[in-house]
Amino acid sequence: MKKRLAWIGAALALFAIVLWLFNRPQAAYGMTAFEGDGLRVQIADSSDAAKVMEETSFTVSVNDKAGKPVSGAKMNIILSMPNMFCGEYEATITETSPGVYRAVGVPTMRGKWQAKLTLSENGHKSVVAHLFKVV
Ligand SMILES: [Cu+2]
Repeated sequence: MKKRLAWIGAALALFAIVLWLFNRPQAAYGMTAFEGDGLRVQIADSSDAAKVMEETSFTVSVNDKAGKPVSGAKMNIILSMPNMFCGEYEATITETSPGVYRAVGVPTMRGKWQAKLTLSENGHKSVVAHLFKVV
């Protein structure tokens, strides 16, 4: 009897873990979050993997500490490969809705890349490096 209860307990625990795994909030693709300098910033991939020599895009959201969207944020995004010297490519950024920006760039090689976001808001510079994969 005791053994059976233990099995039921284990099954319930497993069930709870599976439920948690499927229901926890998660970004669809890679996402990097930053909080500091009075800002909350997120950079997320728009697809699961970028393709070499094709446009790839990222969604950047910028909010203040209170969660209010920061419109017209001064920023740039440079795409490059960490530890390589194969070039730096500036992404084109457009604000698609208040505080939400779309950045588009073209990675030139396969491998591990970073999108380095530099925000110039509130009189200081915040830098957020978001890693992504190019296939
Ligand atoms: Cu490279």
